[in-house]
Amino acid sequence: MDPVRGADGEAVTVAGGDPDVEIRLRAEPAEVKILAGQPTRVWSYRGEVLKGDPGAVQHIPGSYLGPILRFRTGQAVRIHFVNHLPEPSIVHWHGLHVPEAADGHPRLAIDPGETYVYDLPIVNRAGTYWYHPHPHGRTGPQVYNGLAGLLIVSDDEEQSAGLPASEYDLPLVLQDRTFDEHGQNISPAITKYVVQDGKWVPWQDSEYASGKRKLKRR
Ligand SMILES: [Cu+2]
Repeated sequence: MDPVRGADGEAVTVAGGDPDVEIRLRAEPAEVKILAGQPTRVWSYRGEVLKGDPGAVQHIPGSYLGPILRFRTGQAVRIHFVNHLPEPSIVHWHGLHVPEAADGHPRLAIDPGETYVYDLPIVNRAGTYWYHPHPHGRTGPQVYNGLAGLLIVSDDEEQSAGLPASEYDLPLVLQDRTFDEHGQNISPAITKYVVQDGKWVPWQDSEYASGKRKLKRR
């Protein structure tokens, strides 16, 4: 693989080499407590650091959102993505300049039970980026099911700027959600399908369209 060059022309290489940070990121079904009553069935990213800075994976207790991934410009990062979903998936690192093989193109989607290894040379400047699934035709439903997470890059320029840090630097993710009366996610606007009793049903065939069930807005 050709090294990816940062804005300053400095090469950051990882493929075949020794990464500074190594992470395992799983996508899997889970349940979270969002509303009173039944927990909501979601799909969620869960991560762990295999090598390097333990702060590279920051869990968000009680959330379905994936962990916040924290990297520094110039780091060589390797991520083992493991698909524990019941359908193909792949991860795209939104906003990062990466080699084509690490970009999460839909044609690279892996089947359930498979692992995709990303070599990410972090060449971006400091900023808030995010990661999300990117399989063909299923990106929207997978994101709506809960698969998304922040990816925050810091660098020397940011750290010398004297910005508020740690507990004064709070990343916020705003999402618009609709739930059925059992506290389950439904997404008519995005997918034209709804989850009814745990199954995807075309909106026009659903009991929501016929008025038998009511949508709750939160
Ligand atoms: Cu994107």
